[in-house]
Amino acid sequence: MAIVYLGLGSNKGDRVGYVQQATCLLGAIENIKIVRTSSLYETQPWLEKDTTWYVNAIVEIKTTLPPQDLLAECLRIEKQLGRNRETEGQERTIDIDILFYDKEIIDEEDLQIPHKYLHQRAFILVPMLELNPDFIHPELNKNVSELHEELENPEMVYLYGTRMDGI
Ligand code: PH2
Ligand code: MG
Ligand code: MG
Repeated sequence: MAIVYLGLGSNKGDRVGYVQQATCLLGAIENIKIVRTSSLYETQPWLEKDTTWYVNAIVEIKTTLPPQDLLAECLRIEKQLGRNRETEGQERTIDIDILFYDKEIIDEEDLQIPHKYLHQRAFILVPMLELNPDFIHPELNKNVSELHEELENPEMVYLYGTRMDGI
């Protein structure tokens, strides 16, 4: 069984509800076992202007599905939760990204693992710190804590419910 970290994000509609529903739908798949989930975080959009803040979380799973089959399941759940890649622009009900798949390095047209930008994103590294700070990025050969310390100008990341500016 592979240990996999999935990044979940929503910035449209019932953001918390979509992250929770996606987690339930992932857990309902026969070949996927949810090991644990991070807290929910409310995060400033990274590299996007004038979009709604995201709710992000990471789910750690064990799975026998190979990476491409897991990707197909993630895309199926995105669709089931109303994601429409043609009309959405930067607003999405749910985005499910494969961040790490064991220590595998995959570079295919539709699938890059580890996720290409995760080492630049506080909205991924902060929940990863909670789940597994010692996990080593197989391409950069640094652990999650080190990558987090090296972030330059990180976007704002709050534990969900603690953001005080009223937006
Ligand atoms: N996803 C993106 C681009 N920017 N910013 C935050 N805070 N959270 C996300 O999930 C996110 C983003 C593309 O998938
Ligand atoms: Mg994404
Ligand atoms: Mg995605």
